[in-house]
Amino acid sequence: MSDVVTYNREGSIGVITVNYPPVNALSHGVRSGLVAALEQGQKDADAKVLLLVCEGRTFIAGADIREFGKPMQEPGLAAMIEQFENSNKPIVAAIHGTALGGGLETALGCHYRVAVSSAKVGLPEVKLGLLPGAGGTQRLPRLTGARKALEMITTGEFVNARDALDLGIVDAVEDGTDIRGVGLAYAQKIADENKPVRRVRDLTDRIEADKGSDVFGEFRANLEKKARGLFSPFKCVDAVEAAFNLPFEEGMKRERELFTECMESPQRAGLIHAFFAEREVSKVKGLPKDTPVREIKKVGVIGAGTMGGGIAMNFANAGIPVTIAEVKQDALDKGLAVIRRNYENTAKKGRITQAQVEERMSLISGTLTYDDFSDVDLVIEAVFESMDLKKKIFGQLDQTCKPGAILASNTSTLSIDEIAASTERPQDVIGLHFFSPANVMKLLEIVRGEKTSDEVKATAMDLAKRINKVGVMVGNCYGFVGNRMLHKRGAEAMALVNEGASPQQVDKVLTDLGFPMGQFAMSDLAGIDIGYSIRQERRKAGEDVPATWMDKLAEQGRLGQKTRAGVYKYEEGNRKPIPDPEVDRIIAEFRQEQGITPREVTDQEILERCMYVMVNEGAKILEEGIADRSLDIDITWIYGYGFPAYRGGPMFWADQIGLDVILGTVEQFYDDLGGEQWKPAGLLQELVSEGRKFGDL
Ligand code: T1G
Repeated sequence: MSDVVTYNREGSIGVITVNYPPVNALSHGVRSGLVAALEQGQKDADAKVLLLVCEGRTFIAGADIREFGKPMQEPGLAAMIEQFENSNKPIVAAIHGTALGGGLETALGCHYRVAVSSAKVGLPEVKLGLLPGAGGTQRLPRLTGARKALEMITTGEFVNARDALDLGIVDAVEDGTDIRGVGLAYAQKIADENKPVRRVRDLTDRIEADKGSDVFGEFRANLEKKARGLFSPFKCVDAVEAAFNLPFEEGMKRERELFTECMESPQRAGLIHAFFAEREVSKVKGLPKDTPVREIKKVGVIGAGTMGGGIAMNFANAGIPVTIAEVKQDALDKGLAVIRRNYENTAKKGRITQAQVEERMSLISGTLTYDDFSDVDLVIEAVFESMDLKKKIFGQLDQTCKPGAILASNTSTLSIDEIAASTERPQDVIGLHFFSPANVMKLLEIVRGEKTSDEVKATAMDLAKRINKVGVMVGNCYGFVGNRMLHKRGAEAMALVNEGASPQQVDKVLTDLGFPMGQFAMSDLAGIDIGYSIRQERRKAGEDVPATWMDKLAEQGRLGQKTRAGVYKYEEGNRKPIPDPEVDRIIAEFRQEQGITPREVTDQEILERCMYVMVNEGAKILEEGIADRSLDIDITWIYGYGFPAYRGGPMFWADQIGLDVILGTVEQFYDDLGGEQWKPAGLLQELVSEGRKFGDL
């Protein structure tokens, strides 16, 4: 008997218990233990019915993802489940928490399933670049029919217990939290009623009903739009379709073939890297896990503009009262009206109820004075990027806010240390950099100052989770991690157009890589004036910032979507970017003024110049200690800028290309183009010389 799976009998029920924290994942030890416990239950003549139940927070949450990429050790999961299904006595699975992936597949290999009402079930393998590879694509449709099985398997979404009951995935739902008691009672019922062994694989009525249905073509067509560039969702459809075209055993074989294709895809590697990286980022180097966390019961936000309003919504959504301060009543009223409109729109889409709109609005109040911040636990400043103004505000907050209140800035580029120096409490000052739209984008860059205390850092990381953000701890420098790399990409993109590329050609290379938006479409969304004022500020500070055709757009009032003309033009009420011949003329005029003869620019050069400059900057960010690990940079880009998770993030993607290839190209660009941005990062050279990857750091 293994120490993670035990067998004992209670009356006429043979109980198989899994106890493998944190989520009872189906590691080799658990699989072997389950096979041994099943054998014991089969031999136990006094056990009429067997019960499979788990200790801890949840039923089995899936295969052990940490084993992926390593040689599979027997017993394989599908074979183990087949042994459960072939049992000569009924087996009941008792589900609590989340029965996911191989966990749900194991339950489907049992003969009856009972769940507590708080439980959820799902087959989220597609989110890892996979498909259910232990019979899920063959057994689930036998219970739910084609459409629901396709929906669950191609989205990976969880289904709550009541819906699972309606779909026939579970046979009973009980209130309460004592899953062992619920399981024993249900198993006893099966025993008392002499219920037979009921194998899901033998259920055929849902298969007959949907045979030949065109639902598969419908899902493939939808996925062409929704799952652009992804590999495994299409394989999910193929696998489920096999359940309707092939006998069970052959369907299982087909599923195995398709699963193997997904397992070998680079997208699986990227998505699993992203899965673990998202969890790793919350473990901050040098910050003890048990660092005390301050209670955040009331929050203040300064600025009711786009960012301030979006930031405030995050707290209202989490049930935390928030007060927004503005300087003028009309600005405050406008900001509050925008927030209400955002909630109303979400309610119109059915994502929240009207009652929730009112509940959240009741948590948001407005003020024209910082006096109302005297009892808040945290203030987030979200005014425009002027250091003088921020220093003035922080000086006032330092006077007004209670001792221990945390003072945060949403600045996207300015120095947290310089801001902190305008207060007597630098240990309580931190950067909380939200990404627009602040109530939607999941990334929260948490910028530690030199003097920020561990308690404030831990409180910020904890707060990120409470407001449903992915918090990444970063160091203090110009642009921190995300924008520092974005500015390098932006400068290369502009230069490529100066030299002969068109904006739409550059954008297409980036969207083909998997970004939701190209560089210039993003500039139009953010506002051309933002980049223009940053360039002008840096020129005023004496920096050598080359002239660019985008300056002309700003000077001619082409500011982007907000003026329905920027790099692209936009029709009324439509955000679709349309190439504009007027911009081609402006670019041609600029090239002439600069004496530039436009040249043919290849897509490959665009890809390398836009992306390798980011990787090189990321290496510099790592060697400067601005980011602790390459996975922090990967998560910043996946959740802050839509870098395709199936490529794992810029640093993981670079590792897969090969750092020697990256370095060789960076050195070539340094020779050809010069510029600090192409100076090869020392860390990149070091890793290549040692044959290591970013992921090894
Ligand atoms: N394997 C290994 N470790 C896992 C794991 C898994 N499947 N799921 C979670 N963990 C770890 C996680 O890394 C973290 O570790 C801790 O558990 C808590 O997780 C053949 C092939 C279950 C909803 O995709 O969705 O089955 O950081 O922080 O927010 O068809 O974890 O504490 O060291 O996320 O409460 C399919 C993935 C696998 C489920 C809990 N299953 N997990 O969320 O906690 S593929 C999944 C989740 C498969 C078969 C195929 C969530 C959760 P640490 P957490 P949480």
